[in-house]
Amino acid sequence: MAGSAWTSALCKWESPDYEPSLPVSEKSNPLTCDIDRASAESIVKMLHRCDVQMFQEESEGTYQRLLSDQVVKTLAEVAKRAELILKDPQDSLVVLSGCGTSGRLAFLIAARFNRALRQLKQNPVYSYIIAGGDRALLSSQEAPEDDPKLGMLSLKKVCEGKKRVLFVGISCGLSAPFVAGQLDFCLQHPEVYTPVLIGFNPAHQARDEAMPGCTFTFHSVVQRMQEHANAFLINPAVGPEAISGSSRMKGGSATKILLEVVLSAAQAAAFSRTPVTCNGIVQHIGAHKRTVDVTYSECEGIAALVEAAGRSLQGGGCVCYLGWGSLAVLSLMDASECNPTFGADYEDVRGFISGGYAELNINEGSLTSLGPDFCIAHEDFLHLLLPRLTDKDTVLLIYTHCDDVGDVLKLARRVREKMVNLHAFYHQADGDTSAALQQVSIHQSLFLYIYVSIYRSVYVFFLLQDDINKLCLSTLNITWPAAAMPFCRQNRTLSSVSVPQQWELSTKLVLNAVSTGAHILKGKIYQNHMIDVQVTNSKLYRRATRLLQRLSGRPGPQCEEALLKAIYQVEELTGDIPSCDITTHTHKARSRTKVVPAALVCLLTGCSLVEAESHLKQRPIIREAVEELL
Ligand code: F1P
Repeated sequence: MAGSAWTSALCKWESPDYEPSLPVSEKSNPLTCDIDRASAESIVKMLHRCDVQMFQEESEGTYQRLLSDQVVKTLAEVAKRAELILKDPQDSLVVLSGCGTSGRLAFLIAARFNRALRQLKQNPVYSYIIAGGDRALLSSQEAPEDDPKLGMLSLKKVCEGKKRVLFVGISCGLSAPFVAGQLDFCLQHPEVYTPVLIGFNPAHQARDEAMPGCTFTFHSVVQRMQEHANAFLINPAVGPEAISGSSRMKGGSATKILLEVVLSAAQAAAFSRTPVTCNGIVQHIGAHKRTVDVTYSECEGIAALVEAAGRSLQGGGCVCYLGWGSLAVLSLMDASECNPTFGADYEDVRGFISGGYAELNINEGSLTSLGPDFCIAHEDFLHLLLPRLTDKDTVLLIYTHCDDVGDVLKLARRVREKMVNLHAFYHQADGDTSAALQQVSIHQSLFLYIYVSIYRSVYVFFLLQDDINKLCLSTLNITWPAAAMPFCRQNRTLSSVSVPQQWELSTKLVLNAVSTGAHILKGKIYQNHMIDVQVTNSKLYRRATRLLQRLSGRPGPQCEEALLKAIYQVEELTGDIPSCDITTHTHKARSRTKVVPAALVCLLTGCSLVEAESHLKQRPIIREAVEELL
């Protein structure tokens, strides 16, 4: 796209007449309207442009953005609330909560900041809640998202006996009833709870749909929060997702950025006498912007991974992520999201973590008893998956130079004995030796000893890495220039938090690109819409109906009827089906596949459901099956 066309596509979504009935989080992104026909490299470039929109400045009359004054001010205020809790943690808690990706990020961030507290010899104060419990960290559990009472009860349980709670509810679309129930509860108990809401739609676009057993809607809760002096709304617009509604992408990245900015500022203020300032917050957001740019500067390497993963999925193979440390957690997250997002089978994209559940350290401990899809250790990969892998599958090693690279090499060798389609993705800090030495302020002879040791370990790393490179078909190495991390260099106490933050965000972007790109290449996307979306909660049910309307041009009620027929697998809607509530429909839809494509074929051709299903069977590439009829 030429320069000026690109600029206008960049801002087009902000125009009041662009898809006016949809909230920002559900709009389609003009930058990606033909992503379904793009090459791997073009897909990555489009994703880069979409991610850059997160940091776009607010212009007059448009939505508030990540760097808008009001957003930054609110972030600073919330950081100060968290600082108070960190300084006086007795009977206090900071709770991060959300559904799907938002809950997974709540877990990731709570775990990391608790770890940082333990390093400072402080007691942990962060807790996480994810709708559906810990199994939702690793698999799609979309239904609990619709239950406001469950949200409220799980919050009450976590906060039992606490006198002061900073509650951060995350719902990218300002839509999840689970989170609305929690916020409502906080507003009713202001003596204990300070509610904060993170999402990426303007307040007036919050979902205004009745919820089971409730007198409030998400929208009315947001309104009450706006009127409340002790409630905070952090809701910058980050632009529509590259794949419409896929809030795991920008929504997830922006959530991660906001939580890290707030909690890092609070931690620095509480323990290293660095007061929270708006300027500090702006700088920290800027560091994340550089992370995005540094990551996508490796466009070719990312595209090579997209292509390999795409080829595997196209050929009926699978993609396995083998990760170390927190990057492995991101790989587990990315893999778990493929099922609800692309209607993928859980075996299509799988993640494994070195150290398994001991490393993951979740509230409910090991979940292996839930079945093979919850076996997540590298040993599980070796026993359960590797024997079945062939060259049509893809294995990706994900680590940093700080991990046990000897172990990476060992695993790489085991994989190569079985198949060739092995790739590596690792992070490394440029000038890392001097960064490490900055942390050291000791006697000179000790200094020399440490200096030699660090150089030796860097040397060993290069030797091991060289061996890994020889085993891999492609290696994506992101080397972080010192200038990309001024925040960590200027402030020693934060460096242990900030460097992993950059690596994690970068890893999230790359893995989102790999799984999204691979599914695009597999033909799961039409234009920039996910046609084969799982209809497993009310948000996805509404999205599916809208998509049918958009693609078939038929009125809403007719589309909903076609969707229900596909869900219940009937040619006529009889009995009580039409009068059942959405929860019943979405519950039924859990065991069904390809409901939206089947409904669309029926709407476009007037054929029966049986004929539509047979049409789809003969054309397994959904995009081609749909295009043929449009
Ligand atoms: C929560 C969520 C998403 C997931 C899917 C269903 O959305 O579970 O994380 O990818 O789209 O909804 P939200 O409440 O954060 O908007």
